[in-house]
Amino acid sequence: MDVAVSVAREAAALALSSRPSAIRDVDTKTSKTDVVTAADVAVEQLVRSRLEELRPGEPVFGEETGGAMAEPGQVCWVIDPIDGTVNYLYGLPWYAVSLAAQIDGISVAAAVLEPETGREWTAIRGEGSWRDGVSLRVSDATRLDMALISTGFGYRAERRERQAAAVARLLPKVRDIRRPGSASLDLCSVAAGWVDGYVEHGLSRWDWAGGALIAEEAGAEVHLSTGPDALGPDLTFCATPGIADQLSVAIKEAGLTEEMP
Ligand code: LIP
Repeated sequence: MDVAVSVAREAAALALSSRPSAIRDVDTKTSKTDVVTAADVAVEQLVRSRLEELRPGEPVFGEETGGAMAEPGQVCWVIDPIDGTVNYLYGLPWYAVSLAAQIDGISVAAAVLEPETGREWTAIRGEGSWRDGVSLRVSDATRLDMALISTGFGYRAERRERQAAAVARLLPKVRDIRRPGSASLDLCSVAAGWVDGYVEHGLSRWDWAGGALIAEEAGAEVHLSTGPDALGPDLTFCATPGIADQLSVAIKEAGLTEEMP
């Protein structure tokens, strides 16, 4: 975790300082709204070079330049250089550098750092999770109809239409929905009790690798699309235990656990 924090701190500083120029150098990926700025690329390159110095030979898997996964039992670093890129592009301060160490696909240490606020979310498997060094605990919600749930959507219009229709069916069953725009911070928000649950269809490993561990170590029930207990293809599920069963039933009824194009 110490390596993750020190590298993520440098990355967060670069993301913040390079924003004025980076947002003038924007490309797109899977659709015209799936943007990648020069900062996304530069931050990932910085993380890769620092990890090569600090942890030579350990593979890095990143959003912008991919990479090989590790050998069995070997540490693999998973980086989302700027999670919440659209927020970053617009100047919305809800974005983060997410860096996690995984072994056999399971996160064992994590750092999710917010460049704009300086907030640092960290976790070590089996030891807990923290915001700026203070222990995190999920909310004590027990009723789904009084629960605040966050979610997100993909970048392709046909997939967004399906996702939005499913979320619209979920909305009457909960207190309210939030769509903040950064998966890693949405997962950290469950850990902090700022929301009671988070479900999103279509995330990548780098989106959840850090935040899922932080939430799990704060007492959340987490089901990942890569896990044996996945609730649906491509679905990331995270909730305080008091509403987890109710929410898992509701998202199935809403169609969020289905395969979507
Ligand atoms: C984003 C996620 C967010 C999701 C967006 C996007 P990015 O990651 O953090 O939860 O709804 O569609 O995938 O692209 O900013 O790294």
